[in-house]
Amino acid sequence: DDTGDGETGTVTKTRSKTARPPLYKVLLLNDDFTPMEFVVHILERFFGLNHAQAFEIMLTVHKKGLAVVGVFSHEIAETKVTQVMDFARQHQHPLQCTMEKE
Ligand code: TYC
Repeated sequence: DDTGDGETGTVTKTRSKTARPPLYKVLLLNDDFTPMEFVVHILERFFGLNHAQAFEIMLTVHKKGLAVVGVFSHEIAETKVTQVMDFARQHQHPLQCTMEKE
């Protein structure tokens, strides 16, 4: 299944398996200053969680230091991180949000 283009000698390998795009975990980090209600609001607003789910994840971050709040394509994960960081900065909270390849 190696094909030449009959022109430039370029050889292209065809693949039988479909590659899935890599996924990225969006992580929320604990700090001592950001109010709990503000974190809950962020989780509801930007991650579509209901109040109970948002409160639960906020408490996990508070107790364990960090938690995965969602898994997304690179572009969507980057957008979420930017939205959270911008909103936290606007409200002068030191909340940190980051992403890592799954
Ligand atoms: N630790 C913060 C407090 O006690 C609450 C908090 C939770 C902050 C989650 C950040 O990502 C966070 N007010």
